Amino acid sequence: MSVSTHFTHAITRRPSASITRGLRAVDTGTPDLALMQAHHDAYIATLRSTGATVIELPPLEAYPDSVFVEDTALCLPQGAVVMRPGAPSRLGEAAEMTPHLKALYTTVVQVTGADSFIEGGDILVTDREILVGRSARTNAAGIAELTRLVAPWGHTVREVHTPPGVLHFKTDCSLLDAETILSTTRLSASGCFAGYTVIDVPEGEEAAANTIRFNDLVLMPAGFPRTRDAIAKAGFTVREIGNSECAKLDGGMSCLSLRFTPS
Ligand code: CIR
Repeated sequence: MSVSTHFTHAITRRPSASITRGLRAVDTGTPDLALMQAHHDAYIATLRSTGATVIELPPLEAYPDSVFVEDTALCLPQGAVVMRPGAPSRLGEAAEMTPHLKALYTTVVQVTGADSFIEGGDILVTDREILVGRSARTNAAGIAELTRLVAPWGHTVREVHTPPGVLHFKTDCSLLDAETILSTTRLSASGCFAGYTVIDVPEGEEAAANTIRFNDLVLMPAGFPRTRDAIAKAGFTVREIGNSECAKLDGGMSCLSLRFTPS
C-alpha cells in the first residue's frame, strides 16, 4: 500500500463567515457559506467513509482562507513541516495549525526563513520524491529550506514549475496511485512527470485536475463528466463532491485537508 495515497488521519477546518473575503485571482461571485458548508460536510463524510479519523477544526474568522488547510503544512510519514504561506493574509494560518500537528506527531519542524515562502498546494508527494512547483506563493528559498528539512528523513525534493497564471502546482495535477498522475496538458507538456503514467484531463475540464486519492477513493469536484469517466476507466473508485463555492476562491479537493499517518 502506498504511503502517498493511504492515510489514517485527515485534518480539516470549517469555513468561516469571512470566507466571502477569501483571496481569488478573478472575481466570479461571492461564495455562499451555507452551500460551502454543505459541500464541506460531504467531503468530510467521504473521507470518513474510508475508515480514517477526520479532525474538524473550528472556523477562524481572522483568516478568510483558513478552510484551505493544505497550504499550512506538509505531512510526511516521518514528521510534519509547517509551511510559510506566500500570501501575506495567510501567513498566520500556519501557526494556528502547529499545535494540532504537535498533538499527533512526535516530530514537527518549521520553515522559518524570513525570505522563505512555500505553500502546501505547491507540493506533490509521490512514493519516490517530493515535487515542488515554484509559483507566486512558493519561492526558491522556501523550496531550499524544505529540501534541507526533509533530507534527514530520506526525502528528495525536485523543483518544478507551476504554469503561468495557475495558483498552485497541484491546482493542475494530482496523484492517483504511486505511479499515476492526473494532470492538465498545459502542465504535463513541460515533461515534469517523465517516468510516471499520466492521465490527461480532457480539454475544457482543467478545473478537474485537482483531486485527491484518499485510501480507496478518488475525490473529485462534481461537474466534470469526461474527467470522471477517464479516472473511472483507469480503475479508480470516484466520488464527486460539490466544489462550486471553493472554486470561486481557486480552491479544490486537495486544499481542504491535510492527509497523513502520524508517526
Ligand atoms: C488562496 O488564494 O490562497 C485561496 N483562496 C485558495 C487556496 C487553495 N489551496 C490550495 O490549492 N492548496
